[in-house]
Amino acid sequence: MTMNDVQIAIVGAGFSGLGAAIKLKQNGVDDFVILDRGADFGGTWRDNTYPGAACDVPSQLYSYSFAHNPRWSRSYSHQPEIHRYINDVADEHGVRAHTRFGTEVERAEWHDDQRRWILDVVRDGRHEQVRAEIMVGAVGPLCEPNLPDIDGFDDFGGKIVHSARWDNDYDFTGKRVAVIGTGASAIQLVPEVAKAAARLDVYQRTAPWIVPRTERPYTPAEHWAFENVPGFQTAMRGVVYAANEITAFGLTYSPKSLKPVELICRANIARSIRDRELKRKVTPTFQVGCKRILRSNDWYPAIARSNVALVTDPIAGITETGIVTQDGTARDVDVIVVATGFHVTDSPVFDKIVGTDGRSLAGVWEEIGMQGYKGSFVNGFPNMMLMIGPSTGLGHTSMVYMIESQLNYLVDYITTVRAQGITRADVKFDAQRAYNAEIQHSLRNSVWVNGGCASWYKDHHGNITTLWPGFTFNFRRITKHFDIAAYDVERGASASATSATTEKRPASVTA
Ligand code: N01
Repeated sequence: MTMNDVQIAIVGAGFSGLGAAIKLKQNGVDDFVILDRGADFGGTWRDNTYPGAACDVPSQLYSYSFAHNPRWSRSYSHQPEIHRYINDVADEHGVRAHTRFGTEVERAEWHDDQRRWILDVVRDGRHEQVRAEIMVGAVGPLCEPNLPDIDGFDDFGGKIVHSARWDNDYDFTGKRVAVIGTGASAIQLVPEVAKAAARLDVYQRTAPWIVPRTERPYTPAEHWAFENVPGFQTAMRGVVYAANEITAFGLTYSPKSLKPVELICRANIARSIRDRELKRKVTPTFQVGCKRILRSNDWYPAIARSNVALVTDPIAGITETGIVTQDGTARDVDVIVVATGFHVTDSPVFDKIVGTDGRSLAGVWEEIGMQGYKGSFVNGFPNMMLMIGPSTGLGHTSMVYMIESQLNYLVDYITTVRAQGITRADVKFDAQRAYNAEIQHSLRNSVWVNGGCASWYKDHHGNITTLWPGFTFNFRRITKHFDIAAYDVERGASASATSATTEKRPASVTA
């Protein structure tokens, strides 16, 4: 078996893995490899190719601050354009040569005796190992599609497609289609599929709150300004950023102040739907913001179409020919579209990462909940930095902002360990625990805790462990420098810890 040695192994070539690679190069670190199971850069923006896939954050902000794109065609970009942007940025920064596509990481285990991560990878059917001093886990939280726990999927004789694994060769024209789910992905793909389908049944478990989408093409004058007026795009980013941060206040500290958003959503329903029964069905019963606030102009018109039915009776099961609801109605279809999201707090990826004492990330998080330190490090997993780790997700603005904050932390971490000859850095359990206690305290008045909804923002302990509470500039502030005092560090080849305050994780702890 081939063994490859590198200083840094980055797993994942999406926004965060690519960003990590670029920042390392810019800071004089060339000894790294990116491993990705796909065929090019883009991560979630490569994999989600369903019709209508687009970003619900304006592109000016949903892009790297160090790689402005004056050529965005519209205010909110669609998947092909974002995918192209990410690949262009990779080429402009010479990162492709560092990347091994078609490479699946099957397991990553920390070996304390070697002070190395050893990654078992499969590439073109061949098993190899990659040995790295530091591993950057950049697989993203939305990478493992979630199939709902509904009986009968195996019995269905037609086609099943998940929104994140779209089959672009399949022709929906004239087909009888069922879509399960009414989240961010479903509301984008349903209007497109409805245009082609003979009949479309949309199975809704929970109605989402939806604001209008203020999307428009950029004018030639704006394109000229993006290219030629210094600071114009930066200023636009600033305006979008500031406007979005206002929502952070309402979501985290004052859900009542989100009332105007609810009124906008209600007006959106009133304007789009005439049928009283349909209006009732699409009006959410939880507080706005408790689940992601969606943006669409064509969702309500789509479900009001004559060939579309919104089914709210719970699904009882799937048969050979279609879907049966609990009221006993059977609806036969040719294809079932599963738009039921991702394994976020229970990702199978967590089973594959093994830290000290042979414990997997899944095992540790099963016990203590999905927690880490500054969204980046997890006690018991030395020399591993996670991108978009616990408590970094957002419902109101661009994840690229959070990624770039973590990139600052990554660069300072790498610079520090290089300068100080550190061969092992493990975040202290007490630092991690205090950090998470603070996060949970900040969330106590939030709409995600009190808004009356069930959401994937919560882990199995019932804690919100996916979201960053409050303003994102606070995350930028706390990730500016690698705070070495929060870590147990060792230098050189010996196992002598320099920290006198090493604390072992107790057998059982809850956040
Ligand atoms: O997934 P979701 P998604 N029976 O988990 C329903 C990002 N994103 O792929 O609400 C019936 O949001 C579930 O119902 P309920 C964004 O971060 C971004 O749509 O749990 N229904 C829900 O309606 C987003 O948050 C963009 O009751 C079942 C749906 O499936 C994340 O991706 C675009 C069910 C799942 O919604 C995930 O979005 C698209 C069952 N057994 C996505 N199980 C941007 O524009 C689940 N559901 C940036």
